[in-house]
Amino acid sequence: VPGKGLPGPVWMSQYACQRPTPLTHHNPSLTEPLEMLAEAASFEGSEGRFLSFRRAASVLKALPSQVTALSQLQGLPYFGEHSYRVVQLFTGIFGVGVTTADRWYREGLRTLDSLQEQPQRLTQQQKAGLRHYQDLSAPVQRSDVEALQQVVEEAVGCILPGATVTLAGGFRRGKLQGHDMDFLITHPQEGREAGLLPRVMHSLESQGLVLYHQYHHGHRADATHLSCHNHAMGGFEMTFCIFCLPAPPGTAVGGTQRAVRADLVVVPISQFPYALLGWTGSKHFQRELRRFSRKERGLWLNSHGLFDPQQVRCCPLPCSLEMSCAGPHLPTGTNADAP
Ligand code: DCP
Ligand code: MG
Repeated sequence: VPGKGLPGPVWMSQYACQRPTPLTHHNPSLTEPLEMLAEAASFEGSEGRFLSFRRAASVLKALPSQVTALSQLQGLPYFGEHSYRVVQLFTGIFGVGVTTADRWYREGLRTLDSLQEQPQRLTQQQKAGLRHYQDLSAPVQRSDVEALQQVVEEAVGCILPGATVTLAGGFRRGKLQGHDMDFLITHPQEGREAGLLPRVMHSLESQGLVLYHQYHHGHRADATHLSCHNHAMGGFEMTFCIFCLPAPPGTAVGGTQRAVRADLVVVPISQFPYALLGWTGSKHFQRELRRFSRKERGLWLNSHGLFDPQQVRCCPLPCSLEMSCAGPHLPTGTNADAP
């Protein structure tokens, strides 16, 4: 409330050693929670956040009166921009995670324009993400899901009759909106799905539906590697895509098409139940389910199967997958053994 009679903003040095910090001051109701947040951040090992909270608290101690309006904080050191907002802006770009967003922030980048001016910093994926930033920040709707499922089903059905397209992700959990769509593609005969994805993408591209896609080879369905690796996405063949779809009714602003994110994942039928479970999420539910399996049942669950560590020996993964390998084990059993 920019109120009358409130003390206006004051100038203050950014260095605590250049200003008084009285033991008894006017803002304990603000400094105490800030110091608690600082302490919590330091427990988590976030030195940057610890310092930000600590410095903000210290600034408030130096104020000549109680803060009752946000306007009084204007211009004070450590009360302006917080890295959170910028990191949130940057992680909104397809292909940008917290680590990259935080590095860009520390390197002084603050806006999408500043990124656009430095294309050499960006991967192809991030360039596509930035190009379609606005469209991709609007939620995907059910009508998008239906439209895309239909065209993907048509392409898949033409190339490999009998192959199926199954919706997973948040929409399968009943969400009405999402950040993307997740589709699993399989065929009732094991092995027939091999080589399908590039042909499907080619067909969708020739229809002008693909704005960007990044293909990931699967990791040969060698059960040796499947039980150990815990990579969220699994070792499936997949593409991370941006499709061009007709804008849902009532949302088109100056155009009738817009960009939407979708992941297409190809799964051998023997692993399909586990893939569908894993890709349906939520992330938290899957994490808990895997923890429960491990701790309470002594079994390892991932998107490829449910494994008994007693029956497996381990070998190092051949790939650059991020993984957490729980011990020296390598599967000898098959998924069919799983309950
Ligand atoms: N998944 C996972 N761990 C990850 C990424 C994905 O377990 N690191 C699984 C659970 C997710 C599903 O894949 O629910 C799909 O991932 P999304 O990121 O698309 O998440 P949702 O579909 O649940 O939500 P939304 O797309 O609306 O953000
Ligand atoms: Mg999703």
